[in-house]
Amino acid sequence: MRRPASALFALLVTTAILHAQQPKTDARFERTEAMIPMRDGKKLFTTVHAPKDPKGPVAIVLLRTPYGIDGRTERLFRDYFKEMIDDGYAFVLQDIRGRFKSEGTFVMTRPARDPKDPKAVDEASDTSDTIDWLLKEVKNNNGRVGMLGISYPGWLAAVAMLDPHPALKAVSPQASPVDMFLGDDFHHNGAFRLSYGFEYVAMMETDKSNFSFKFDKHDTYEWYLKLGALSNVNRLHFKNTLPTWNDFVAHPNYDTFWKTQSLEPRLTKVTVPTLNVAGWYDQEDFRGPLKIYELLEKHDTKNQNFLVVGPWNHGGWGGGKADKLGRIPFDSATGERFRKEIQAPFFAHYLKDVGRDAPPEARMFQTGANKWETYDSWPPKGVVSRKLHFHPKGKLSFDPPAEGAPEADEYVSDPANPVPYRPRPVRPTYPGPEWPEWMVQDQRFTHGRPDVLSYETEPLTEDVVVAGSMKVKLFGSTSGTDCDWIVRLIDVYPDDYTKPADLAGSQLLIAGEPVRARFRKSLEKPEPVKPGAVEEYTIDLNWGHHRFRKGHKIMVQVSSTWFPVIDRNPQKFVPNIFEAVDGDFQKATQRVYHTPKFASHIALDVLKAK
Ligand code: PG9
Repeated sequence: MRRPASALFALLVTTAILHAQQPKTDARFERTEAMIPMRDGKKLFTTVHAPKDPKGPVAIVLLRTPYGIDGRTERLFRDYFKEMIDDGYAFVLQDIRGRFKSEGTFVMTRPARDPKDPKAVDEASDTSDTIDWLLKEVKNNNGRVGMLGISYPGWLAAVAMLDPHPALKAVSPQASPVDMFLGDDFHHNGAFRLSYGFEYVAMMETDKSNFSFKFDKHDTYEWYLKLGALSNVNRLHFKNTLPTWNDFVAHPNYDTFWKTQSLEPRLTKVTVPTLNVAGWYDQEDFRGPLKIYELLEKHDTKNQNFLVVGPWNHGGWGGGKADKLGRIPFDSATGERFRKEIQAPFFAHYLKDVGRDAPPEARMFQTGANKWETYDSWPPKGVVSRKLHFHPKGKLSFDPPAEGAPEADEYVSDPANPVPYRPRPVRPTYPGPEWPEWMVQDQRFTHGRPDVLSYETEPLTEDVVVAGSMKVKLFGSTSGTDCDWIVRLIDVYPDDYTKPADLAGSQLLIAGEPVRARFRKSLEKPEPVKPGAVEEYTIDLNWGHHRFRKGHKIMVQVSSTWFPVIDRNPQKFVPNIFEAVDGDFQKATQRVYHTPKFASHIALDVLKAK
């Protein structure tokens, strides 16, 4: 092949390549780049996409992210912003401190700055400094800024809203984590989310872009099992170089490290109109958005705090139709509808006064029935709490347990053979495709395992509609001195269910959560359990809005491992599970009680039959 001879040709090729690398936006926008200086002198890479033909003053919509704006621009305009484009905004995207083309150091969910130190920075100060600059530099702006984002970008919107720039007039924190020890990405109730924590930290802290950890096994279930105790992570892989992993190891309990970064204590005021968005099948940040709504709602004197929960996985509303997830059809394009009928009108109302309505209080998708419901409070008024009790022989019923029946069921939990959380092979979290959909995978792969107990109702004679809290009270003992209890609530489809999708006999997960025995009395000061002693555990499955239909069965499954999404409990009390060694792991016999005194059950907030 002949090499291009002329310098001009080379220049043309280079220009063409550079042009091709430029992220495309919508043709109606002019893209400009800026390095915006922050108060400490560090500069953040920002792109401004201003309408070429504005019909009047524009409002600014800001999205900040650690994941690299250039690689996301095209998709954002094609999907996430699409329904807002005609409303007249300048869209601004920014790489946060220390990521991709921005200067400075990245700190995972950076804690709030010391307000007494004028030079201190955090994500809220970086947002404010950015907004100051934008108000001066974006031509023809109307002085109002909105922020939105999903997950980390949602958290960035939430922290900006807690310490808002005066021009910030509307915020939509979507799937934002709130407390990384109690729920969301890194722990649930103090139980460590091993595969996510490990893979996410490797992705974010190995270099400035999105690194993928290279597993030498196709099935990460096998890889994590071979890894053994968590103390092997630094020894074999991270070599103490990843700050967030080191923080996990140094803070195994709910101490000030976790408490100072929790947003919960700061959610005491609705500062700007807030549209909270969550997905019922969110595999990462489900508790966070619900907590933001719940805590702000107590202070919502001006009715500016709203909630939307759809049938979505993590961010499933951000692009595409979202008319199904895995094998579960939703009967309508729920994502498109959200962006058009909820997200766009929300920002138009608060940023442009274009006369579109403010949203209703709570727009909730009822899974199982595939319909949107609108409520003027959430949970709705008039729900009743109904208890479904565990009984011998795997029965679950609204009747309380009787005297004289067998008192407990038992199984042996073996950390060397943990219950998988999704069917193997468990391929890496990123790039998927299984991780984003595992919550709608048929749960039959664990049903019948000797270390999984299943309690199931008779086929329902009428619909049971959950709307609100779902809480399990479990009375259990262990032969060890520590253990986990994992509880899953499941909708069992009838065997003849083949339309609109073939879900015959399927076991659809509605919710599942772990608790760790060491934390049963206090998350701050873990304590061993006495072998054989019956202890009471509360397992909060958060909110749900699901219709268990007539003919379906309600099932609750109990196990003591859920691997590798949750790390294995050694089942022997150790001061810090991150420092446990392989020899600490032991089998344990687990007992679940169902007597009048120890009446294990699930309490569901249920809508009265209509
Ligand atoms: N779930 C991711 C995350 C958010 C915030 C902190 C850590 C992880 C995300 O999808 O962005």
